[in-house]
Amino acid sequence: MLALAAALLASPAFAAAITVQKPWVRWLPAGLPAAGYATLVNGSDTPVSLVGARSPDYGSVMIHRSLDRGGMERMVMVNAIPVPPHSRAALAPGGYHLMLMQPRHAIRPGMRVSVRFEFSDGSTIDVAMPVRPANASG
Ligand SMILES: [Cu+2]
Repeated sequence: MLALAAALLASPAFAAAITVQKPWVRWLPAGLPAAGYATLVNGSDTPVSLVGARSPDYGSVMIHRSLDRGGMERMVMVNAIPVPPHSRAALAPGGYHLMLMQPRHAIRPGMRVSVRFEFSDGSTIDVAMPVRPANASG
């Protein structure tokens, strides 16, 4: 009986490994790409990675990482953001972010955009991300 309960709790339908906390998007004017931020929390015993994201509000979403190269910040595309067991990974200014490009309609601060986070365990999480102005810090 206990073993059965443990098996049920361990199945994906009953326990999502990852939660997405404090999501937000930094809006930029003139149709420039926006950056999506959040904290990914892995409450499970196994490593999980963010491996993709898509949005009905943007034509293209990529995972980027900002790197400081001799005082010049540049961005590189990454395939995955690892989240170790019982740990968290931050998408935050100056580091990992979602690059939200080709908006499909006019997006302004105060709106919410919908983003589906896709994880290496096959799970997905749909997140309504509040859009904040260019000078927002969190
Ligand atoms: Cu970027």
